[in-house]
Amino acid sequence: KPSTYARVHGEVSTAPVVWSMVQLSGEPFADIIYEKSVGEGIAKITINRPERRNAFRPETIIEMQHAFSDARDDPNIGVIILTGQGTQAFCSGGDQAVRQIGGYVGRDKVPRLNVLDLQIQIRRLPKPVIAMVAGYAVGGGHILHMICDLTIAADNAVFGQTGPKVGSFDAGYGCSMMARLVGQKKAREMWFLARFYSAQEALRMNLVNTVVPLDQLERETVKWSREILRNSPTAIRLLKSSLNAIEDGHAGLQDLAGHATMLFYHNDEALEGRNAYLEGRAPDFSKFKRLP
Ligand code: S0N
Repeated sequence: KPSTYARVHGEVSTAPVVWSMVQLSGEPFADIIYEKSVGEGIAKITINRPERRNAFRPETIIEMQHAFSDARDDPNIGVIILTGQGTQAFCSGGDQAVRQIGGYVGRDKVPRLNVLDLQIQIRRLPKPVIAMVAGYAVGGGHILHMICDLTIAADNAVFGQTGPKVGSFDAGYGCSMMARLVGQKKAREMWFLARFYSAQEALRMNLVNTVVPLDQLERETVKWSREILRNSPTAIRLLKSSLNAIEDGHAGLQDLAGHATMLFYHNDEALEGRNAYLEGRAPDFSKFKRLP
């Protein structure tokens, strides 16, 4: 007889997802593919520049910001997968062909480092973001996977920083996040030597959550997504924010506090204050218990 736990929670489905392409208002996406699963709460954002090993240019980042913003606002979406097109690269970082004095230059000729804004957007997004990594996750692409909440790596994945080889560095999350994940000595090794590491090495270094055969990558990532989707979205929202708050100082507390306010706004005590104001009377908070 199956245990009660097994009966209640059962196996997570590994059936393939049916993806539906999403197009938002404005120009069609050129550098990414944005999809949502049919009948499930998974969104997938794919950097679609395989001929450049999925390097990002300013326009790529702007498109990713639109897609992440849509996934954040969509109440049916509970997990977002970030990946790269093809099997050769998750992302090879900033497109060095458009890097000029002052940053990466897009069609508007303005130099930008807008990947930094995207990093913060992923960090603060109140839903888990999973990096699904096949091939190279290097340079700014390595930092993007580190920012994600979880990383599922294919056995052909390769991780590393290249900045000191190409005259760049990310001294923000690129350093602080890495030191938290792999420790100070290893982080210094990764940055100073700019070596590449295999998926298995990355697993041993706590850089990724699991390594699977390349042909199982999406299946496993979807399985993890479905497992998350069975759990309480509010618990997960608060947990992500709280795990961030440990490290994010005022910004982390502000985010966590925002979730507390959101929860309070579901409460009769909060409504009593609003109702009293609108009815022109003194609020009566006496019925609300002062719990220990
Ligand atoms: C990924 C690598 C190791 C793959 O090697 P492989 O498989 O031998 O392929 P290649 O033949 O080298 O590449 C295939 C084609 O793709 C182009 N390409 C690859 N990566 C890039 C890239 N990043 N930019 C532009 N083009 C790229 C190749 O040129 C080739 O094209 P064709 O076929 O036309 O010859 C290997 O490709 C590699 O090492 N790539 C470069 C990795 C790299 O150095 N990335 C940049 C690192 N820096 C950042 O990402 C900075 C991030 C950032 O924005 C930032 C953030 C905070 C603060 C500062 C910065 C900052 O930029 O300064």
